[in-house]
Amino acid sequence: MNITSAKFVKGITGPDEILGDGIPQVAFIGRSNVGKSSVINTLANKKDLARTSSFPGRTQEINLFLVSAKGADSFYLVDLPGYGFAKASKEAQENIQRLIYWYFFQSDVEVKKVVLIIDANVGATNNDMEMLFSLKGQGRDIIVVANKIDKIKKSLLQKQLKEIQEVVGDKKLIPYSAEKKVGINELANEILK
Ligand SMILES: Nc1nc2c(ncn2[C@@H]2O[C@H](COP(=O)(O)OP(=O)(O)O)[C@@H](O)[C@H]2O)c(=O)[nH]1
Ligand SMILES: [Mg+2]
Repeated sequence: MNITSAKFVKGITGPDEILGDGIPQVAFIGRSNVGKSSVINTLANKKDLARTSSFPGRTQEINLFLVSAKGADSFYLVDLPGYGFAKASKEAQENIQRLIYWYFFQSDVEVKKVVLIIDANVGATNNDMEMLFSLKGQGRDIIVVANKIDKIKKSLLQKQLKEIQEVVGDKKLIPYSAEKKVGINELANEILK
C-alpha cells in the first residue's frame, strides 16, 4: 500500500458523529505498550503521527487518523487505548475496557478490519486471547501482528512465531518490527485486501 497522506482527525471517548460518516475504520487493538501507535506510524510513514510513549497507559482516547492511499478509498486508522496496563488504577483500567467494548460491540461504527497486535516476545496473553475470542465471535476480519520481533533471538524466532500461530488459529499472522521496519508492506497489503 502506498499511503499518500495521513492526518489526525479526532480523539473520542464515546458516541460521536464521526462514527457515522460512512468512512471505514481499520482498528488497532492490543496491550498497552505493545506498539499500536508505533505500528500506525510505520504504516503511515510518519514518525510522530500517533503519539508513542515509553510510559504505558497514556492514551485513553480513541484516536482517528484519516488516510489516503493510492488506488483505494480513504479510511481511518484507529488507535484504540491499550488494555492490561497493570499500573493503572482499577477504575482507569475498567474505563478503558468499557471504551474498547463499546467501540467494537455496541457502537454502530463500520469496522473494516481489526489489527490485533501482540508482543512477539511475550506471546499471546490471556487478555489478548479474550479480545481475539470476542472479536472472532462477532465475525470480525482480524489480522494478528506479532510486533517487536527485533527483541527475539534469531535462533528462537521461528519457534516463537509457530507457537503464536498455534494459539491464534486460522488468523493471518504477520511478524513485525516497528523499530526495524519489518512487515510494513505485508500488513499494508493485508489491510487493503
Ligand atoms: N524493540 C522494539 N520496541 C518497540 C517496537 N514497537 C514499539 N516499541 C516501543 O515500545 C514502546 C511502546 O510503543 P507504543 O507505540 O507507544 O505502544 P502503544 O501503547 O501500544 O501505543 C515505545 O517505547 C516504543 O518505542 C518494536 O518493534 N521493537
Ligand atoms: Mg499508543
